[in-house]
Amino acid sequence: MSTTQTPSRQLTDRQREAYLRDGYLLGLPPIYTAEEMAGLNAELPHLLALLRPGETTNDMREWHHESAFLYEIVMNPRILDLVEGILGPNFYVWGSHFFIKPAHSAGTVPWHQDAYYWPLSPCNTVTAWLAFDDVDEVNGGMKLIPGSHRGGIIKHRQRDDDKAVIKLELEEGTFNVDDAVQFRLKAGEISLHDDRAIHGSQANPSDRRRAGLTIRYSGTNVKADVGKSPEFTAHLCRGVDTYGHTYYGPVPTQRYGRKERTPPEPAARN
Ligand SMILES: O=C(O)CCC(=O)C(=O)O
Repeated sequence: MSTTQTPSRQLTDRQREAYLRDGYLLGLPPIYTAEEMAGLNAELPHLLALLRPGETTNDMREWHHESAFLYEIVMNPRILDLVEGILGPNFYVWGSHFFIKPAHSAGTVPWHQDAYYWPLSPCNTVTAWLAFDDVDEVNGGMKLIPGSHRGGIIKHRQRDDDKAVIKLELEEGTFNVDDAVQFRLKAGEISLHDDRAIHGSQANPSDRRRAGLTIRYSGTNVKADVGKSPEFTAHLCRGVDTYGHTYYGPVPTQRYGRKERTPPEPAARN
C-alpha cells in the first residue's frame, strides 16, 4: 500500500536528550494517517489467518522476515529516521511482535526489561511501538518507569499465570510503580523505548481493542548470542555493518507469510 507523502522528520536535539534521560519518547510525528492505518488494519486478517490451531496473536513474532506487508512497516523511512536519531547511522531491524489485547480481555504484560529477555550485547536496542488502535489507560496502554534504563539490569522471576503474555517479571519493590508514565497514542503513532527501561501493561476491560506492533532496532555493534538464539536474523536498515556479527536474511517477496520455527541451515549464515 502507498504511504503518506509527508516529509520524513528527524529527532530534535531536545527529543534525543529526553530519550537518553528518560528511556522513552512520546509526542512523535505520526507515521501513518488515519486512512493509512485503516488500510493496514484491513490487511491484518490475512496475517491472523496464518495462525495455527493453539496459537494466539502472541505467536505473531518476527513475521516481517516472511511478510512483505510487515517488512514495509518495519522499514518505513519515517520510523527509521526517528530511530536513527537514537542509534546513529548504522542499525538493523531484527524483531517484530504483535501485542494485541481484544476488548474485554484479561491479558497483561508484567513489568519487565526487554534486555533481560534478549541474548544481545551490548544494550543498544530501541523499540518502536506502532499503535494499530488508539491506545490509552482505558484499554491497557503501556506504562514505563522514566529513567529506569539507567539503573542496570535487574533479575526477573518466573511468572506462571495464564494472564501474563510474557513469563518473566520484575518483583515488587525492585522499582517504584508510582513513577510510571502512561503511554497514550493515536493509531498510526509510535513510541520509542530503551531495551533497559522498565515497562508493562494492564488488562483491557474496555470495549475497544488495543493492538500494537513492537519493532526492535539495534545498532550494528549489537551481537546476538546465536548459541541461545540460533534463528537470529536481521535486515540492515541504514548505513553499513563493519562488525560482521549479524546474519542478514533475504527480503520477503510474498505479501503475507509467517516465520517458521526452524533455524536456517548453518551454511546459510556463512
Ligand atoms: O504492548 C505492551 O503492552 C508491552 C510491549 C512490550 O513489552 C515491549 O514492547 O517490549
